[in-house]
Amino acid sequence: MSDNVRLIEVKENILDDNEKVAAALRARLKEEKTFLVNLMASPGAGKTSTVIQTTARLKEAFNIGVLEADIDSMVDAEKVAATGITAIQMRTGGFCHLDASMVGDGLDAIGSQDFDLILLENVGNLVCPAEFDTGSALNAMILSVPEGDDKPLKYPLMFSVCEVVLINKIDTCEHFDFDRARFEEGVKKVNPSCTLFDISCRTGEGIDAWVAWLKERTKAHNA
Ligand SMILES: Nc1nc2c(ncn2[C@@H]2O[C@H](COP(=O)(O)OP(=O)(O)O)[C@@H](O)[C@H]2O)c(=O)[nH]1
Ligand SMILES: [Mg+2]
Repeated sequence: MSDNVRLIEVKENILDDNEKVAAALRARLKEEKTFLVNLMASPGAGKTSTVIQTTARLKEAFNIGVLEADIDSMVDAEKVAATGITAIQMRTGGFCHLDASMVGDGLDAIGSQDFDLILLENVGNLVCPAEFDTGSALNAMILSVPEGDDKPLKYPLMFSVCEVVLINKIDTCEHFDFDRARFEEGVKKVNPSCTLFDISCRTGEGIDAWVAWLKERTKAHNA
């Protein structure tokens, strides 16, 4: 285990109303001028890669922290910490999602008041994470080209709770029958105001546009 990454165990709060805990967290983060982004996606879609690409481009502009959630293991937090970014691994011990009180534990552990921007990598899954408000100011998701263009039809709740969708692995388009127009149509059907960015964490294509958008959102939240 790496000694520069802290591991915390997080447990679901079954006593308090999650919506209330989430609203209180959002108010606290607004006060602290900390913009919390909840990043959701399937396993392997490119969450950790996107965190690394994003923090590399924004670390001069903001103090950035990363909360990595997983059922087990420290690998993601270790990868992020190796780039010089402060990261905490939150182990859910079997839970397939994060609730607001788990996120609150992560924010306390990292010291959220010290950061302008915190990226939260949620547990890899297109179902459960969409059902829980984490207290973040922005829900974002990543859909990678190999997963297919039909996912908004199969997981409408996930697409409806996210303000922004990153289409990752666009470098692989020639190998898959991903229909970009059909995908966007599916997203807009459940979420007409959703913003989409096409990115590749492999080639770096499209990352700057997403990062510029995130930078403006962070500044607006923390103003
Ligand atoms: N070709 C290609 N591979 C990618 C891209 N982004 C991530 N990957 C690869 O996809 C795998 C899963 O990425 P990771 O960031 O760990 O996904 P996570 O499980 O969602 O955090 C790794 O082997 C990455 O190198 C991309 O844009 N293009
Ligand atoms: Mg990951």
